[in-house]
Amino acid sequence: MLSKRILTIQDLSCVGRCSLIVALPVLSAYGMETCVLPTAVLSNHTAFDKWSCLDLTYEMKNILAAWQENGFLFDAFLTGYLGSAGVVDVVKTCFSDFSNESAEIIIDPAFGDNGRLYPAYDGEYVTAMADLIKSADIILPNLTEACFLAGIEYRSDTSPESAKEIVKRLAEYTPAAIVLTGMERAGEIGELIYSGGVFSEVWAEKLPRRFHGTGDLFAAAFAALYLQGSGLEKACASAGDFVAAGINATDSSCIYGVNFEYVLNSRVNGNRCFT
Ligand code: PXL
Repeated sequence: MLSKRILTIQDLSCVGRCSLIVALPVLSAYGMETCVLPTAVLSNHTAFDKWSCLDLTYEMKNILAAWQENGFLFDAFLTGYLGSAGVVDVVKTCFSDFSNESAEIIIDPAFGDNGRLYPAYDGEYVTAMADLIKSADIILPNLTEACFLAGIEYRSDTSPESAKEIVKRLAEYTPAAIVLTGMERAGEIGELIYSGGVFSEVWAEKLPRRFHGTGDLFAAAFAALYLQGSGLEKACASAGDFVAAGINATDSSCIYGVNFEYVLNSRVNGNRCFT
């Protein structure tokens, strides 16, 4: 059976479930041939007090040169935390040189939350990302990222209705379908989807606990589901359900991320793999 070959481009944070630690197993478990292009190696993600970071921009270029000689092409791309504006430029080249005909590009801007940029980022990174999303088919910003990309001031009390104005403004900068993630309304969490000039919404019960890395988990499950034929709404609903199942299975503190391994073993693989 032919499976789609996806390249996911994000950092490898060695502790704390996020980025490649999450994307690789989730995409694989959903049946995708998953290739990785690590953008940086971190001791752990940057919500912990201390971290080390090795930027891989230089090695990424070597990897792409070898891939070019081997003639590799990809059916889809999923990008997440990239680490620096320099990496964003390399990713842009990667899209143009390694896309199969009709390759789908899914970009999670992954540079901030709660109105603030992650510690490694500044305005230069946002500008580079604003340029990168012009190449995307689908982008998955949260409200913080949408505001930064559209040049609008972030307000934590933005309602889904007023978020539509932000999304429309963002759509002036990219032809991509926009999936605004992590929106909230009374007791619910969901996505606001803008595609072909039309809005739709997906809502589910909001769980009381918040965890690090849920955006990355959502993006990986969403990408797999969408690329395998679910529409935007169905892919959002199933990916949200996947994240919620992980949260419900998690005992450890929020900074270590969601117990998605439980969900992979019990649901995606139907618990058949080790029996
Ligand atoms: O989950 C996003 C993410 C990915 N990678 C690193 C991060 C973060 C968010 O803080 O620090 C290194």
